Amino acid sequence: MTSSILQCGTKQLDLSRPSVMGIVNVTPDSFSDGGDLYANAQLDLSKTLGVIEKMLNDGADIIDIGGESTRPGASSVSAQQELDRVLPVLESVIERFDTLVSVDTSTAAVMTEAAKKGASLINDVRALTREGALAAAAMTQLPVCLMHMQNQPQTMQHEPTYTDVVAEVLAFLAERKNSCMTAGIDSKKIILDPGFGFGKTLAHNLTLFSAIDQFVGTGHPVLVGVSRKAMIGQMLGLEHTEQRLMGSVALALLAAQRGAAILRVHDVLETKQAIDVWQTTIKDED
Ligand code: 7PJ
Repeated sequence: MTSSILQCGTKQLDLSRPSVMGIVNVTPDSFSDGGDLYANAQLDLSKTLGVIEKMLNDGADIIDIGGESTRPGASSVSAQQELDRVLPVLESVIERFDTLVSVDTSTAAVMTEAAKKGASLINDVRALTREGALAAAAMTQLPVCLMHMQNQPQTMQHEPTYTDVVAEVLAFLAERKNSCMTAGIDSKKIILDPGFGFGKTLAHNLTLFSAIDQFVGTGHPVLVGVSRKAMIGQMLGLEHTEQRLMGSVALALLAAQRGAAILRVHDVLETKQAIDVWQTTIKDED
């Protein structure tokens, strides 16, 4: 089922090698970059575009723009707030740079409007379960990333429980995939994501990580997002997100080696270098 080219609107993503997705949070309360792009509660657009330009120079294949913080305990935003945060940045990025842009949203109106402005991909941590999201995503004809989350951001880290975490996450994604296909989304345009850190303990995350091959075995491209997450802090005993660079790069590389197609990261340059040295060793084996 996996073809090496994923059509993303008018653009294409080459899946024959791991892709790097650079994270751009246009939220004043993001967990890892803490609203760096904000001054006096206002987004600094030129600073944001500078950060994105650097990510692209560093080798990002996709820029993921999100206007809702989904960190544990984050407060919710209205659709209008999300539109106001995401659309101006999306529009400027598409006008200025030749890149794929994905929109990190669960909100139908944001999917529709982002697609109209030229977004290439929909990335939904709620796997198109919000009202109207499935139909809105189907209308765009863009690829969708379906991510697993247990509960909601406000409550997800309150004692997450599973009987068999891998089986349950796979079953959830299979159910969401079927709903997508019923809604008219082409199976080839479905990307799956186990959702590291979303309603999972460290033990759950590690079990899922060692089962990445089972997600890859579904035939769908797999997206992995572990960058700066608490699981790395827990593994290394590091409280602060800015201490988690090396752990994030190592884990992203391991995910790629297990077959992950897209790596969602804050640190594009470092991740890209790790992937590139690995890819060079593969070439030398030929
Ligand atoms: C993920 C995401 C992830 C996908 C976030 C953070 C929290 N989208 N959006 N996968 N995480 N597909 O960056 O730590 O893991 S927001």
